[in-house]
Amino acid sequence: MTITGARVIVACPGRNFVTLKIETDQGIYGIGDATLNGREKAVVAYLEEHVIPCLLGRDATRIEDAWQFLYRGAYWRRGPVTMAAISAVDVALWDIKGKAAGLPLYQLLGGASRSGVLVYGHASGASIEQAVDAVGRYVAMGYKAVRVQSGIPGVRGAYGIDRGDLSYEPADAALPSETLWSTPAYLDFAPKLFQRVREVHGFDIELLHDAHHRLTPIEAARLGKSLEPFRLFWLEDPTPAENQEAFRLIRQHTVTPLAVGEVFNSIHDCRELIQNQLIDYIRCSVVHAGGITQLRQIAGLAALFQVRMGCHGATDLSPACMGAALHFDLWAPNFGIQEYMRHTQATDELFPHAYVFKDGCLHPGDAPGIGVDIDEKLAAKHPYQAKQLPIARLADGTMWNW
Ligand code: CS2
Ligand code: MG
Repeated sequence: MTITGARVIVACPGRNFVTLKIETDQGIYGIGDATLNGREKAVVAYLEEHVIPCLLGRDATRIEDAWQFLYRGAYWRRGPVTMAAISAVDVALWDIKGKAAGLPLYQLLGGASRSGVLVYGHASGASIEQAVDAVGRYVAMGYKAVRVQSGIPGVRGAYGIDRGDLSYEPADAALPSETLWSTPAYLDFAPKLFQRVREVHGFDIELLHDAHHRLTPIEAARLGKSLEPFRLFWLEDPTPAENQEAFRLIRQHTVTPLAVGEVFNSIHDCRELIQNQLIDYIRCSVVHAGGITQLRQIAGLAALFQVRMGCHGATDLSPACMGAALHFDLWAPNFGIQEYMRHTQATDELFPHAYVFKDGCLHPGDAPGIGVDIDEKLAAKHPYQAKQLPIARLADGTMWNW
């Protein structure tokens, strides 16, 4: 089966998505997500200028060889742009292989290890009471796990607060909007939030929280310790993970489980944290960590050290990424949980998909391949719009981690 065509589709049904579509001489095509939030066009150029010319005429069945060709062959390894492009090719080829075999992707990986994929939703509010109410709405929808974020008094634009609907889209303007950050205010506030959520909703629901890379190691240690009575499923990105040694310090002080990895793009980014058992969940995504081909190696490494998978699943990852992730999750022996921020209706219409939500779990469905398509006619009606992620500053103007 030969690759006869490949093209990049950029569409903005409220937020930008980059999709690679690969076609073959047998009439079978596959798609893969290549979205890199706020830097979409860099991946488009990488694919169009450097990758697609190498794909034409290749054997579409040789997924591993294509991965190695694009990774080793570029000479310049790793990086979010390169790896998002490789992932898009990888997933599109897995999609094609599944369609050619008449099998859903999870069957190609080794079959289902469980009956459904446990997901967590995003509850947030401008205040503690609003966040508590939002958790109630997720419980009512059947969620068994919920991430909770709340506005913090005196902190303008605290991370992770939605705009009153189910979706949260931080990339909101052509130039980065400015938010404010105060670690002391946050550290005092976070335990109060979780105390209230547990008072109202009890301990039958799993709770998660994202610190979004904003703390120093000792601050993260204090946060983890202060949240212990509320038994979090995980505390995510407590400190930036370029400095992986930092997690040793956090670990020495708290038994709150730690999750890291949504910005990682290589197994090498994960290696130290996993081998030293400094984290409990690795959060790499299909799109940013080199597709199914590398993600399953990461899962294999993590399994050796009892680290479980908790794939990133924000709405800036397209339904094509979600579909692939769900097949992966259904198979992965060391699956933990999958993030599931709901896409808007406009996005769901653009990407018809087989996956469904039921009783707190997502199910990838049994359509061959990844079970997600793209409506190209609809895509043409949603042209690209420049949108970047916000930045964060401290009160005195110092740049901080958003
Ligand atoms: C977040 C993301 O889902 C998460 O855990 O950290 O929403 C993140 O802010 C975005 O993916 C950035 O593009
Ligand atoms: Mg996160």
